[in-house]
Amino acid sequence: PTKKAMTPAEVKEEILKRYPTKVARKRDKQFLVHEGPEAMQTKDIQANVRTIPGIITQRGCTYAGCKGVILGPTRDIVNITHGPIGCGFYSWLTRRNQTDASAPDAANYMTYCFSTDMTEHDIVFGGMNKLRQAVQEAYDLFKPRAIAIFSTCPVGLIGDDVHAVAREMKEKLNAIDPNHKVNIFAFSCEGYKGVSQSAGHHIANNQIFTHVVGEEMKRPEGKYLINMLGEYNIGGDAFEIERILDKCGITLNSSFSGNSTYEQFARAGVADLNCVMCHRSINYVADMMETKWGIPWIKVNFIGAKSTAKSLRKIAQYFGDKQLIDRVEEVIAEEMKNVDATLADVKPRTTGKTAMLFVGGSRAHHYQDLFKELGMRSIGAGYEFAHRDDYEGRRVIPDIKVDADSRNIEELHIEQDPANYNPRKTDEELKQLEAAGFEFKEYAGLIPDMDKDTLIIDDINSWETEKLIEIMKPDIFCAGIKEKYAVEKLGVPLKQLHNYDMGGPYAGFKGAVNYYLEIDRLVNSKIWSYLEAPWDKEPELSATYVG
Ligand code: CFN
Ligand code: HCA
Repeated sequence: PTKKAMTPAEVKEEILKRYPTKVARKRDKQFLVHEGPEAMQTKDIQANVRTIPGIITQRGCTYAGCKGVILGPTRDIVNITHGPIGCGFYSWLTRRNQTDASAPDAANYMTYCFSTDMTEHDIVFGGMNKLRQAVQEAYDLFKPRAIAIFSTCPVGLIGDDVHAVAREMKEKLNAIDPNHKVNIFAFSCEGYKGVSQSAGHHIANNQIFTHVVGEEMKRPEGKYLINMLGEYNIGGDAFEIERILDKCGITLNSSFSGNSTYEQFARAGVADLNCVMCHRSINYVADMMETKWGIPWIKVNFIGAKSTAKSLRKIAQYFGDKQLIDRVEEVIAEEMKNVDATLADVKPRTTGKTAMLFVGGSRAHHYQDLFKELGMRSIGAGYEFAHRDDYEGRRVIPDIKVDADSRNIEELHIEQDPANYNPRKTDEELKQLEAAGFEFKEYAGLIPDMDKDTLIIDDINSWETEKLIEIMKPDIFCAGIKEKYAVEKLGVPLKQLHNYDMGGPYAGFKGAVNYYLEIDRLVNSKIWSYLEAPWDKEPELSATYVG
């Protein structure tokens, strides 16, 4: 009980004091105590920097961010991992991104694990021949629309030129059958390339923009045509979002990249509006489309019933059409009935409970909305690999320095194409919208949305996780598979916010209901109080187990 009474500043001190001075100094910049909204306006958090060697981070690698995250959910591109088999195997469906198997055009290669299976021989003599063979084999077997090649660490170390192989094979295979065009492109996404998955997102965004986006500018039917960027259909989230959009009469032109197809990427440039769900992983594509075709983008969030309603209203307000605005209100009213009924049952049992969220680059923020709806408090949160803008928000701090890695328009030399540049609204209309209070890119970021006296920790590690739990005993901890069992052994339930354990969808209205029921089940289960560690029973063991 005395430990529970520690102030957040004392908790921080207690945790950092175990580190060598140099390490403590570094972690100090990534470990903030929330001092209230005003004070936090001038506080910087250090993010997107290298993890200190020796520390057990939650992070993944650049290859995972590129191949697993961005391109993984697209069903009709053959994704070949050029590397040792473990890399391909680990990124094979573990993320639970779902696909609509009943789609009529359903070429679906997601259930396959394509890899060149590099071994010592290839490391010594080079792996480019094996890669050529793999591309040829994939083509012979499937005749796909596109083949993507992903580099793992050894590829960069031995210098295999994946882009040369892609170019060569594209030329060769396109000469075979003039009626079947295949697009082949490669990614230099070696695992070690950045400090985390985030560099992989960037590499994926650049290449997909260079090689695919805008290849087929055919506008499908639909009055209100949007792209959904940064929604990956984990546990079926994208299905629920599309259900709601359909109901409102809003047409999904393309999705980056939950349940997506090559064709959707290729026609993305025809949409009226880009809606950005996970800003961290996809802001690059949104900015590039805005520069090239004048498609404005807005930040949306479909995690949480209120956020879903707010996002729908924002989309409707952008189009400004009374019919759409009214329809959206009807849909919200209808869907909220079930949401409210579930909350009325669950909320009395969840109110006042506490949560900690340490995940990825956007969910540690988005999921706080669902906890708020449940009357729960987020007492600690942080990202694995987000950048400062995800913490601090854009435009909230006027002079925010967005790190160099966050924008890449200059690097790609994207120019407005006067022939195709066709702002979906005139500059005048956009100005009027902004003058009327319409928020385009503005979003709050994690820190402005959190309360005073909470902890914000970037790139948390296993030692800090265990200490936090020991001192602050949250009712639930949200993280990933590497953390799950270590946390549960400490007697605290862990909800995976990456793959949702076996659950989901959690997006949209039906998703919110699923989440309320799941969290109620977890935080009110008695099982955790029966857990007793061996060293609690026999204190002398603590020297062996934890010392
Ligand atoms: S689905 Fe997304 S929502 S894309 Fe990103 S930052 Fe990862 S794979 Mo894990 S669950 Fe996570 Fe986010 Fe965007 Fe997922 S919070 S870590 S790279 N993420
Ligand atoms: C990744 C994918 C991951 C890992 C999840 C986890 C995912 O970053 O490589 O650690 O549980 O969502 O599947 O983030």
